[in-house]
Amino acid sequence: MPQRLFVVSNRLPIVLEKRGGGWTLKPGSGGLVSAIAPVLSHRGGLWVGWPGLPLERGGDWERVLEEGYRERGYDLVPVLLTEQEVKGFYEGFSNAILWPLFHDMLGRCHFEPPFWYTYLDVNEKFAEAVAGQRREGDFVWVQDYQLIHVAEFLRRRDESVRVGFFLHIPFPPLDILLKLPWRGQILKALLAYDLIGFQTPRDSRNFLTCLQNLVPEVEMEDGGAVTEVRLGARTVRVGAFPIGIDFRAYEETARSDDVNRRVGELRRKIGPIHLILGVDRLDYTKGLVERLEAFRNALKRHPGLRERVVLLQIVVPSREGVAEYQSLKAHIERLVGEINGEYSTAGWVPVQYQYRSQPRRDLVALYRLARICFVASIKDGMNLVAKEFCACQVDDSGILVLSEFAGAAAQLQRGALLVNPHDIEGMADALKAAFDMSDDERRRRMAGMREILREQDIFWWVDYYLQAALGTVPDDFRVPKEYLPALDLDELLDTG
Ligand code: ADQ
Repeated sequence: MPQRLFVVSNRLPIVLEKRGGGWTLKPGSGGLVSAIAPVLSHRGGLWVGWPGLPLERGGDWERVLEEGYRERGYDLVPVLLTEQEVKGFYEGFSNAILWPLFHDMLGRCHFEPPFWYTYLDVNEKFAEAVAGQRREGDFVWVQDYQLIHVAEFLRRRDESVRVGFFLHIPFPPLDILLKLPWRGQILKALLAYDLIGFQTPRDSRNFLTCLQNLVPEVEMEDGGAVTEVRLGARTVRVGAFPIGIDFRAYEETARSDDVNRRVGELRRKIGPIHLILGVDRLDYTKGLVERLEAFRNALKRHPGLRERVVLLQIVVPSREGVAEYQSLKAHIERLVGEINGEYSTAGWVPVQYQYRSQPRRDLVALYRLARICFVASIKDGMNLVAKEFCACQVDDSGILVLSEFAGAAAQLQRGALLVNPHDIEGMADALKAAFDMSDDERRRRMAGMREILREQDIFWWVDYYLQAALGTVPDDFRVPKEYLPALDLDELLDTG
């Protein structure tokens, strides 16, 4: 095991805010933070990242950061960025090129050359911050698409650095990657890592296929869970490690007196109505519009659902400065208004919409209360909401309606009702099927999913990743089978 673990991510796991004359610290939101914070608290180490706003060295914020986090068992190393760097690196190359491209949304990419140069400069800055603190034996674990080049810059300083990478978002297939003007540089930068972890076998296969086709000299040895890639003097290991959640913490909160009380109050309020829950960051990859359209279609084609279900869609503000996100918000709000205008009756409003972050306890109470959790991502690395919902279903009674294109579909394919987010009627029918599902079937499906998620939790994920990075993957590591829909052979062969 390493002496210390360095986690390097775009954002530090906190939000710093100026209030009155001083600073306040809050935990950050988003999947990456929810996933990794408990692990560093357990193991001890350093978290290197951007504090999220323009700051100067020597301010009071430094003391607040240091003191606020000391008791959590790990140190924070802030990387300061100028406004111009945030624009080019974060809003530009990361979120207007890599994010849409890796989610198969080529039309949303803005391939502006200056973004690329700022991306490189900022990646070098992160590498410098790591190099300034690193001691021999430390393991550096770089997170996600914003920081692909960190290992390359680290190796220029010290070839012997031990450094791994985990991609939280999907890796695109060859035909999509080819569109990227900097495809060669991105592949080369990835080859500077010792271990590259992906969320699913499909992402890992996409990466290996890109390499095989674009770099024919590469040699590959399939070692089961991890494939060894050799190119010249470098050996890189590649594998799929589906990220988990802190299952027990969610389960415990879901059973707490506080949450029980809250669930009781909410149940009395909604009476016999079944709650369909959506919880997402505001993002075009999450299928928010498609989900609302599917719900509208379900009310239209299955009138039995009217006055029996309510869709509660909670949206967490995200990337608020970006025009595309503002117009997505307006689109969602218009759709909510239309559906409610069309179907509301005295005493029943079909869609409830909240645009804000929720305290953990309230979110857990809603996960527990919901009869159906509806995840309709167009494409999603994993989707932690689906897993959190299952962890909070301590009575085994809820149903997960899950997009085939969320990474979570690989692990949860036997328990969830899988849907294609482009198929509005198919999703509407899945909501109806979920509504009609027998108690026995609901319990059986949920119990199966909970068993998998309890075992393959966040600590399992980190353990396997680090074991793979520093030695070999244990024999009992099982990569989930990729999800592919089974098409009906009779229908395919039917010529009539
Ligand atoms: P995200 O795109 O942020 O993560 P997701 O995995 O769904 O997506 O995580 C969202 C997180 O935000 C969850 O932990 C959820 O509890 C929290 N959250 C959502 N709505 C909230 C609200 N209203 N209030 C408070 N918290 C809220 C990226 C990738 C994913 C991948 C994760 C982890 O895009 O595909 O699963 O990283 O690898």
